[in-house]
Amino acid sequence: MNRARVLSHLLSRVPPGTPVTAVRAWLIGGARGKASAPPPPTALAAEPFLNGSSSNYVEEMYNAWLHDPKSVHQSWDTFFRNTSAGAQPGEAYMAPPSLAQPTRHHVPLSSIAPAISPAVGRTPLTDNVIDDHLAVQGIIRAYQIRGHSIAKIDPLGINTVDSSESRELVVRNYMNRFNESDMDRSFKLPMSTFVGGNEKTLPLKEIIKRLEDAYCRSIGVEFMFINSLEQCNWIRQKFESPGIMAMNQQDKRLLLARLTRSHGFEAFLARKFSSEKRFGLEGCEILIPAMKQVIDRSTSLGVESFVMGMPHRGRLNVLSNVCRKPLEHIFTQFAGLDTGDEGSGDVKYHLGTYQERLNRVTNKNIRLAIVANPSHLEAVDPVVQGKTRAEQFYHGDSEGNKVLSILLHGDAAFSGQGIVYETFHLSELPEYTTHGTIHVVVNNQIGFTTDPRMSRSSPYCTDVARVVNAPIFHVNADDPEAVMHVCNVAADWRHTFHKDVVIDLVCYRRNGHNEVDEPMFTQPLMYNRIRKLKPVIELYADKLISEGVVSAEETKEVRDRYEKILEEAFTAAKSETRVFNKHWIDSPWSGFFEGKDPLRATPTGVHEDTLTHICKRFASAPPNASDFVIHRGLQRILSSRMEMVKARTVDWAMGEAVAFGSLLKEGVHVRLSGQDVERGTFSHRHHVLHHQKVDKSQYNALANLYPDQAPYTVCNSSLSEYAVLGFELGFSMTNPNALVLWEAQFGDFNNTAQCIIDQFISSGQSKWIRQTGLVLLLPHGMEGMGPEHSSSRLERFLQMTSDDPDVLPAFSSDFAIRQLSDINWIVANCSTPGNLFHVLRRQIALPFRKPLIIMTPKSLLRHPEAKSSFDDMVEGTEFQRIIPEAGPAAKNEAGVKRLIFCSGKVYYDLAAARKEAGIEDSIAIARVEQIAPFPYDLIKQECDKYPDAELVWSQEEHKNMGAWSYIQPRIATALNHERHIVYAGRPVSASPATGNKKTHTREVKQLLEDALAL
Ligand SMILES: Cc1ncc(C[n+]2csc(CCOP(=O)(O)OP(=O)(O)O)c2C)c(N)n1
Ligand SMILES: [Mg+2]
Repeated sequence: MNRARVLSHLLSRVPPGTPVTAVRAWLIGGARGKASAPPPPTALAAEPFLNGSSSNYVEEMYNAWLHDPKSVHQSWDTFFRNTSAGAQPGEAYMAPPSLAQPTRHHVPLSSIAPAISPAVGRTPLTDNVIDDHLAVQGIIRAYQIRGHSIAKIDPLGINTVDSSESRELVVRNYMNRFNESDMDRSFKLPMSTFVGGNEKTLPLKEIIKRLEDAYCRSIGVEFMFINSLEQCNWIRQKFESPGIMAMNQQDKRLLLARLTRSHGFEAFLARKFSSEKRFGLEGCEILIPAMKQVIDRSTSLGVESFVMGMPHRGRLNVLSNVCRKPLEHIFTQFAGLDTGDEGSGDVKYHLGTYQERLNRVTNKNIRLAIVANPSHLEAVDPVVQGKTRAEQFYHGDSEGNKVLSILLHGDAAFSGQGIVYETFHLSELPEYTTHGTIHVVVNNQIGFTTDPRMSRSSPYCTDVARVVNAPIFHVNADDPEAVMHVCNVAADWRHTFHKDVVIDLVCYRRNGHNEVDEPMFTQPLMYNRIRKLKPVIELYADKLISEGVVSAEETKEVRDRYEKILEEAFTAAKSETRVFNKHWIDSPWSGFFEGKDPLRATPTGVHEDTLTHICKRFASAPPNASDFVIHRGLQRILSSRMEMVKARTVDWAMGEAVAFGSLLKEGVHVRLSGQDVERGTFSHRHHVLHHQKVDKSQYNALANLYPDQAPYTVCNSSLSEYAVLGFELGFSMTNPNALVLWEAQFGDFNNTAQCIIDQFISSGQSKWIRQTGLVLLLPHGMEGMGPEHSSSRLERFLQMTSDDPDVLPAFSSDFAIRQLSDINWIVANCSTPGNLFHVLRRQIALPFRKPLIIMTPKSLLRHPEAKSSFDDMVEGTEFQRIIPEAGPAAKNEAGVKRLIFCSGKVYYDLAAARKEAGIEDSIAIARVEQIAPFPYDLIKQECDKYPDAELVWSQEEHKNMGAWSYIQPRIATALNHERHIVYAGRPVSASPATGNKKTHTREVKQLLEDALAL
């Protein structure tokens, strides 16, 4: 109730004759409590308006009230009670409760009086008291929401300007109510704060001091945007509770020792390899103790395995001091030695590692992996998440209690790279979540040479994390104890809520971007300031010495001891003559390669009973669930599947399903992920049936084939290619006995994941000797759907293939598998479901793992001829790298005038046109099903069969696209340049396909004419 209403109430109650000015003066002038002793009950006369006739009137009332409180109006009752309780002059009056219904925002005093009266103690309940309390609540809330904006989180003092403007932003006008004398007044603390500890009330001065300590010192906490009261309260408690940041002496000493190593490592490298790039950590040495603290704390909470991704900055230090990678291995990377094993290798600050070691603090064994990455900042994020998820999956760690991912970021990359956002959006999806990632940003307030004001539009580099309601802890990296507190809270948060959290280490970069860069060119003022700063190790050592926690001698001893370790390792490294890529592998597959013939694959054909069983299940509704209502359209699809089983044939969807099902039967986990894969973009797959009457009631036939089968995962992904493909790659790195597939909605979209394709899939084995059997399913084909739904850019995959077009490999009995072993990836364009079945199964049958890129069809999904018999899949059958001509031309070898090679769907068009033209015996058509590695042996065989035939390559794609430029030199090599092949197809083009249907039809006609014209 506002003061005006009180005034009118009182005026209406004041007897006639009372001077109105006196009453108004009492109300307004006496609104502020004065710090004096409460008046005795008899001091009624001290009320300024109690004079003349009014005082007589009041006295009468008072006497009546003393006799019977109910005999006077409630307002006088309250007035006298408050006065008796010691209210100040002018504060005893309280308006009577209104008889009217309160408006929506109007809370009657009486309704909240019981809640606040104990807190104000003897203070009477006036609107002012309530307004003051509300203002205090506002202040508390303002600190919680905006305290971070005036926290002293920047060691350079560039951004955290503690100006009155920023301060005003925090407390806004709440403080305007109070003056100096109010600072000692006590206020009841609302439920929304923990600053009181066990105290229910605190003087305003103390409330503000504690809020300043919690929110405006070295830590800036951003969390009030989180849509969970429980989570907000949890965080408030972790930062507001009195004494919560206190650290014991033992922990302080450990922290100092860790900082000593972090600092010492960089200083040692700077001394020994002064002209080498190492992307040192100077200015953020706290990163090492921070990561160790996160690991210690998480280990004590049950985590056994840590999967980490990080950029260049401080990587060598992390490898050594966090993962305990042998120092000798790191030093030899500087020595310019030859490699002693396979692989082309990578620069030292991109390499991965895998270490198992004892965590000394918790005495538990832990596993630590840093995933190798390219220079492309943040690209490793989804890969780490996929690997983490897979580890959790295969360890049955369904809540992420045992495996934790930690992602490190630079400030510029974190805000600049879109993959960060895409990865955050995977964090809560059921089949992609890692149950919370701990993000650590090395926020040195610069990116290469660019200032934050030029590199991002958001206030903080961490704002992207807000989209998933992750709390963000900004912390001054020069306050090591504050950093440790934040690390503990982050680890506890992740353990409690299984959600992402961000630690923003606000620091600086003491040197240039790398050690040979001059930062003064571009940031002169910043670097003048940096030069005046003492390294954090000195600041912290001085602090602990002054606190008496350590002596100066002890700090020197710790330093010298580590220096000795470094020197010894340096000497040992000098005697090394080679570096080994295998020392840097991030995902060792212990046991997978052991005892295997490296050039022998197991057969891919399966028993007919298996085919029948899987296909029948795939064609059926859920068994024993007659009430499961299936969509009529799907019932038709199931019936037609059953018809195919009877006819012992499969279409595309069944060929794929039986490949998956037979692997599941053999204990191989299958995971298919991508946009809308459960149904299939082209509505052909339908792996998940939805009950038409019951929400979320689903049936997945392939997950229910056999009681002891491996799990089957099929999951619609977020609308991302970059992150999801990266994720699946990471997933595939954990367990070689799993078939992991990513399907693009249309193959065209694979280029938004180009970085994963180029930097990881195509080159990963060579750079990091890390294998993957990941399969990319890329719908591809010119079907008049326009420029953007036609081409998976087959030419790019082929161009990046590592087989030499000019070298004919020696033909031998193991030719095919040797080629597969040597190449970087396999590119296939199958024309039959039977061949798809085999090529998918071959991924697991191989004694090694290779990525497989498959151009998959669209119209062939329903093409009546694109079917395979069980005969093509039973035991004894295998993948056909090329499908030779088998029709009339094959029986007329000498009479064949033309041999057309092609790949994929165009075969059916060519075959139909040939039939229509009645030239089936004079033109042979051979399908190249595995384009890379190039089946030199079979191509040669096929050409030799038709010695007089003209050789033609026919493709749907434009001449500068598709397989032509890959095929042409290789056919020449296969035939020793004695025969030549000509091109029949669309001319060159800038766009992959026309957007005009008529042009498309004309082009197809022309293509067929060119290919078949004799
Ligand atoms: C995707 C990508 N673009 C550009 C670069 C080139 N580059 C290397 S480091 C760097 C600056 C990174 O700044 P920041 O993320 O703040 O990390 P810092 O080096 O400051 O630790 C840039 C632009 C890169 N590595 N990756
Ligand atoms: Mg930076």
